[in-house]
Amino acid sequence: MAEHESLEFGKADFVLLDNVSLEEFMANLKLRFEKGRIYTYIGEVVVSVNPYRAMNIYGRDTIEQYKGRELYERPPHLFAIADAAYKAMKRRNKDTCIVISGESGAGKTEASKYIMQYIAAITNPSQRAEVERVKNMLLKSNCVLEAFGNAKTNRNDNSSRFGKYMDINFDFKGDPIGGHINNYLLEKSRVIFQQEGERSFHSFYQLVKGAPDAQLRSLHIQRDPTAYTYIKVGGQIKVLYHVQIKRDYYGWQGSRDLWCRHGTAWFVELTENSKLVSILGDLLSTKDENVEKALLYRTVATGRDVIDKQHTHQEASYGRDALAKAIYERLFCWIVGRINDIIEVKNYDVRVHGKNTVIGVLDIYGFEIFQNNSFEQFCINYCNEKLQQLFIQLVLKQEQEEYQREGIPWKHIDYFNNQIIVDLVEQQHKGIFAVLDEACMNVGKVTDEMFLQALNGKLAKHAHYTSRKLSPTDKNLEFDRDFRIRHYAGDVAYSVVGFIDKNKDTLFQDFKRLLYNSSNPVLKAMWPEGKLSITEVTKRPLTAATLFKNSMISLVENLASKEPYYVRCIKPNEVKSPLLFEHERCKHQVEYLGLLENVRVRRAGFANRQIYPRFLQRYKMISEFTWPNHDLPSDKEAVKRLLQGCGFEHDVAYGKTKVFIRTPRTIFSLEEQRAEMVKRIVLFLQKVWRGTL
Ligand code: AD9
Ligand code: MG
Repeated sequence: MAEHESLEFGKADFVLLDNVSLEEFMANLKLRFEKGRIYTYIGEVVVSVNPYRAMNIYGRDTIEQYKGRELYERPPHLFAIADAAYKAMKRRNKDTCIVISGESGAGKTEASKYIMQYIAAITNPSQRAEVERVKNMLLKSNCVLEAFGNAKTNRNDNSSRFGKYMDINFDFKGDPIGGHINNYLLEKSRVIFQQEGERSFHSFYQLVKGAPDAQLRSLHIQRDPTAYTYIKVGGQIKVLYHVQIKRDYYGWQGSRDLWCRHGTAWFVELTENSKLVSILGDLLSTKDENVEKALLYRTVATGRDVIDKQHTHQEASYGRDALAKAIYERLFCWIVGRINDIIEVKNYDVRVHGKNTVIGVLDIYGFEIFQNNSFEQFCINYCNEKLQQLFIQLVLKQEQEEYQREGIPWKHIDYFNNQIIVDLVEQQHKGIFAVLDEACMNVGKVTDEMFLQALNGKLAKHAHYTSRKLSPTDKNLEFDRDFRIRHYAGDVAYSVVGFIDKNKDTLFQDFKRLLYNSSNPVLKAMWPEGKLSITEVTKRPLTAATLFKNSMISLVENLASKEPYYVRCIKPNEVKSPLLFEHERCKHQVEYLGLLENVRVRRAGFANRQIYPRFLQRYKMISEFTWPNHDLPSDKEAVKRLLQGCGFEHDVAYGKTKVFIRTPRTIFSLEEQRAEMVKRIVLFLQKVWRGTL
């Protein structure tokens, strides 16, 4: 395994540690980080430590070194895992996925981009124009999505505020022919509010700083971002990437200036000020008086009558903010939809071209803890629990269960199973989402405090839940406001303030109607529900929590149906330093990611397994006992005979239905022998055909 790498850089695979202990693991991780080796394997899992500096390891020459190679032939790298996923897809016609996890700022988004770049670089050797177009779009879509979906937080200057799962479709030649992006819950509350030290989405600053004068004028926007409360609450309007901003702006503006229109409607802070109302009317392509009416009144049905009820000041502010958030969210989904229209697979005929296979790349918001954690952090952290659960299921649990099932001698390796926390959040009737939904269903005024009380009532005994009420001496929690979850990655105190509103996610029907009646066809199309009149609106929409939960469940199902490859990202320090390896922080991550358990399972386990008939089908030509057919009593016996003949007896175990191979090197060697034999067989057959034999 990567023996060519000198030991001066530590062990390239944690499986090779002399002793599998946390101390040795950490020592190896640190040594490698300090030597600039940011990637290390655990078998086929890549552990990555954020270098916080530009590394010269992603260029064309490096790509060439990894192309088509086996994992252990080269030093650990993302490219190797991308190549492995690609090869598995191509060789075995299997859908694969690459799941990138780790906390906020650990390097997931950067990793996903390098993986995409690698895949783009190694495909389409014949330079087909259509494939080039698709690749180009796939890569470019990143820039747009980051502009609209990423923001500076106190954890990460370029933090993903949405989850992203991208499928890349390949044709039978292994070239990308299209793709599809699924986006998950954008943190839209950021549009109207940011914690101190944070910013709104990049797109705002890119627009005010990067757009030409004429465009800003047409959008009625001032060059000075401090003029807008919405984007300066976090106090961080100073643009960090000043140089980059113009370029970034040009990255997305070309697509259509319409985007800016929508994206910026809410630059205008709505007040009763008639000038601002008319600007808004212009940007939304609606009549001024309709804008004003939607902002100040609400149409309600009382019995058979429909009346206009004037908003209180508070209701009007609430409505304005909800409108701003909703416009941005729909804009974001619309952008994703547009990208999908462009990249979706077209004109592919399965009958002609065979099955098209997929590599999925998942880059989602990482686990995060802020000073103040709200509904959004709750959803984000729940999402990370789900991914950790998937990892446990696929890497730690199923693996061990399979050894047992197959009758392979096996000493169980213990690990913390976070299913209990997943249940705490998502369980029907009892979970936190269910309690929240129930609170939101109640007619009459339900407050966040009442929701907290309901939680305390239902979850008092849960080992991972606590509140000040249940633990009165805990001064870190506010009495009538906070609950705490003991997550797999650490304790987080959530403030319930805003949970009910954010979950209900109400946008007055008046706004939907307003936008549906816009003369701008794109805006209109974004608001189909606006078609309904007030008396027709009866169905309560699903809550934000339920929608998110459902989307997470189907995401996990989708990932589980593919062959997964993992990148586990570690954040070395809190200060974005390229030099600092904060021991405790890193240790904590290694522990909660379950990396040590991963090494143990892997080390005691087997890198590869195949059912006997499939194994024979692939390798039977390398043994005289099995080629072209065997006469042994079973395929299992035949495989035994074959492996004995090759001298691999010591490296394998025979299960009930599968053969298990301990080290990848054995598979590698079998592959080499197979390739050699196939070549010889082909030559032989050619001679037979030519009659020269
Ligand atoms: V979050 O959950 O979206 O908040 P990520 O995505 O895990 O988070 P990201 O990839 O955005 O983190 O990385 C954070 C920053 O670390 C980047 O903006 C880079 O400045 C830095 N980084 C991460 N990976 C690399 C790398 N391979 N090389 C150089 C890196 N810098
Ligand atoms: Mg990210």
